[in-house]
Amino acid sequence: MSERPNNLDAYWMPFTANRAFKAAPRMMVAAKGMHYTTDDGRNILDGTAGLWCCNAGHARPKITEAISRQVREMDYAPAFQVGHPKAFELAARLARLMPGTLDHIFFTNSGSESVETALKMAIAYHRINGQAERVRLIGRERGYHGANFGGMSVGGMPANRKMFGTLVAGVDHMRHTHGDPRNLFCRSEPEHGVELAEDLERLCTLHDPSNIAAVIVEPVQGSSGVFVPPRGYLKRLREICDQHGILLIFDEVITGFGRLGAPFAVDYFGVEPDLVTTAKGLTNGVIPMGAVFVQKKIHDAFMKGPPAAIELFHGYTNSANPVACAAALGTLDTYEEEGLLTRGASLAAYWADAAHSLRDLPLVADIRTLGLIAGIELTSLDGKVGARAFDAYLKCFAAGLLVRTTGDVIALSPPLIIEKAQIDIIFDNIRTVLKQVP
Ligand code: PXG
Repeated sequence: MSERPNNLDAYWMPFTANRAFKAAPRMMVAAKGMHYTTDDGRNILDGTAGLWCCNAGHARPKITEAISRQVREMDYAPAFQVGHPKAFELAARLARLMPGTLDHIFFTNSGSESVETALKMAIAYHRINGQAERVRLIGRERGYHGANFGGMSVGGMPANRKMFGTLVAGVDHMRHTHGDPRNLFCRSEPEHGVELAEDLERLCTLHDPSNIAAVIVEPVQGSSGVFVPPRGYLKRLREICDQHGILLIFDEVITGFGRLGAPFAVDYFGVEPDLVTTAKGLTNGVIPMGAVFVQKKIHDAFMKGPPAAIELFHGYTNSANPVACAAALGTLDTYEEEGLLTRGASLAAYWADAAHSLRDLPLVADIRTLGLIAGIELTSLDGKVGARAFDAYLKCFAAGLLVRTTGDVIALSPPLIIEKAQIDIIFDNIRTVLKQVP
């Protein structure tokens, strides 16, 4: 087992209270199946699939073998003006996996880059279609679309935005869909709130639809606290976008690859957007990689100029990196062989029962579930939003369970290989902890 390094200073950790962490570090040194091992030799049950990404669990042989084979065979190939077979194979497989005609794939290295790519494609698409004035982008309050400037701008989490100036110009936000007390303790889609989709009409009236390029939403909002869309909401957004010639982007960085019990939210909700952004579960989190799924009509619109011309001036040194492609192919093999992309559907009722069994606890203000996601919202301590949930996080970790918190919401998203007995362990642990936090 590796030693804890003596000096923790140099590494500036992302989205972390660095000084608090370094005063009392939590170090993972190994992972297998549903568990991590810490440097003091404890087993930690993974209640979050890493960061919503290790959907097949840890140290899966098909993935590790595919990666090591590929590193030996060819470690890197230039991404521009040169190809390699696995990039084409992976794109074709992903296109088959996604329903409808979202059948062209652009590779990136993260969810944030997938979002930037989709936003750029949307604006460029309208321009080549003779509608260069369509440049405005619409996001949603409480949305999370990554940490780069485009994604941060269409995102709607105040803490992620407030330190970074004026952000990208020309962005506006729809209202979020959370807060109707009739929707509390909802299993699957809330019954109330479909009319909130009409907020897009308000923005169309304000800006005029002829100026709007795209609307981006997470089908289920993850990072900001697990908010499931009201029944019919996404379908209505699609209708409004169609009516006004606006592109609809689903950010499936969290919902993609089986999280909802269907391969994608596109399948689950039966709504087909124009672009879909993914990352995380694409490679089981093992190697950084993202993918943007593009409707055929959008792709084809770019292919009309002279054949020798570069159609889209966009891409990354590691777009379709061969090792990442191998990891993704090994991941898709694992998902397919074990039926993981739909396994969540058979566990969703058990999962929801277990989560909602915490409802009687006095600190629990709301519980929201869908597929293999749960958000357990706690009442906040006076003037200290987030403190109670983080205390629960630390106590869970000490008790051998990894959870995530955002504000005072405990968010759960286990690997899709989870067994019922492990679901019981997760919620038994949380019950015990929630009786201990002040
Ligand atoms: N879009 C969505 C919907 C996401 O959830 C990103 C884009 C950005 O992906 P990258 O790969 O650039 O991080 C995300 C990322 C959490 C948590 O605990 C969620 C994310 C990342 C880290 C933590 O909720 N989502």
